[in-house]
Amino acid sequence: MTAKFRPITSCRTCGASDFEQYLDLGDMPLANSLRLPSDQSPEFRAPLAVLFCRACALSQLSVVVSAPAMFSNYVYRSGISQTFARHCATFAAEARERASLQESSLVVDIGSNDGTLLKAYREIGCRTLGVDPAENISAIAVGSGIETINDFWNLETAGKIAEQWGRPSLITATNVVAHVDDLEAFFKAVQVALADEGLLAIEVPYLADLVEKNQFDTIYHEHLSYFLLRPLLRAAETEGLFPAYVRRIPVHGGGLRVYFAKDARKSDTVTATLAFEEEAGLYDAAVYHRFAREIDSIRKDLRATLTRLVSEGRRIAGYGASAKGATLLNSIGADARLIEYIIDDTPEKQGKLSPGTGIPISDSSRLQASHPAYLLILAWNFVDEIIARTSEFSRRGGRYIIPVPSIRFID
Ligand code: DWN
Repeated sequence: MTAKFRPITSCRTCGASDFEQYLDLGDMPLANSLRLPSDQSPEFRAPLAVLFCRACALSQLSVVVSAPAMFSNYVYRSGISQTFARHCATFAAEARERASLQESSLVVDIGSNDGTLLKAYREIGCRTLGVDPAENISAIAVGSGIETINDFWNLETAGKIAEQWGRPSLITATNVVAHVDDLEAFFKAVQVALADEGLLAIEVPYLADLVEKNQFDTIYHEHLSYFLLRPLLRAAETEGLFPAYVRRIPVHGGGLRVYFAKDARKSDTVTATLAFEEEAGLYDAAVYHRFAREIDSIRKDLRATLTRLVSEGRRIAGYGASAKGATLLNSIGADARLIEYIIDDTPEKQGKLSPGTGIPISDSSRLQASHPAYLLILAWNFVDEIIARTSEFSRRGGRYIIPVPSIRFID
């Protein structure tokens, strides 16, 4: 599927054309477009720059890459991480109460990936249905008994569900809404499918965490929007979906979980979060320009440190061929001379090359055979899980490098 991109001309949530660019990472490859070593075709790149909408404070990429090119054949599997699977279980337990789910309640997950989240809802006795455009990953979900519609979320899919499965009591969308270009169509389709008393529960990366913890590597073409609660509510309320409850969540570096209902409700958690955003200056561009300056020095420090270690004869490998890892490595101009290889436990990623850097991705057996001095943790959001998996490396004296919020070492 050949990728294309188009520049945005108006804000995704308010329609204004009053942007201020605050971060430009240059032309970047697609973070999950892993290629085989034999693929000699030119690698697609597109500008990776972030704009601040002066009218509503939504941060968003300056270009939109065609969704089918990024999501129709996907290499990311939610279920690789036990940490994420545990997160899904706590989410399901909370949502069961909030949405008053019963044994027969239908839960639909948009962007259901390999079914990891829906398995948590099946565990608590709900009927489940996934919707995901990635044919290869949907097949994994279906193989584990999670019925999945292999398509994008749209009005047609929503209508089909309402007609053939009934209207769900809960619709979930974790790490999906930030990937959606047409938010109006997304929320309109939720309106069509969701039962009148039902809830939509979404999880999105939170821009407050991204800025506070220098998580610039979570900026890549799949993530079109970088949400604060205020612009997110603006998009949903326009389509008649109103916030019922919001909380911050720790997963993936920090995010927001927001429940929406079809009727307007007062919520102290919403009021408090909006007040926090105002007080933190998150509706002013200045905080993002400061963030961008901080990122420049982090990139320089990281490249200088890794280059020095290699010049001293120390070998460095990576762990977690993550999308964020692709942004990080490309933003410091890394290649296999700096990072020899990257370990990843995802079968679909092994034997391929990290986008833009050409660094080979291998299974964990290579780590046991090659004994690098350092492991750069590219999936720092799972650092505890990765350290637990690589205890032999650590026992042999290997050291870990964690790149953000600033470079640090763990023995
Ligand atoms: O929004 C998105 C997030 C949720 O997931 C997607 N657009 C893309 C993806 O981003 P990511 O690739 O940066 O996510 P992760 O979950 O931080 O990636 C972790 C990587 O590390 C995966 O490739 C799996 C790998 N891993 C591993 O090999 N062994 C992870 C763990 C915990 C492990 O034990």
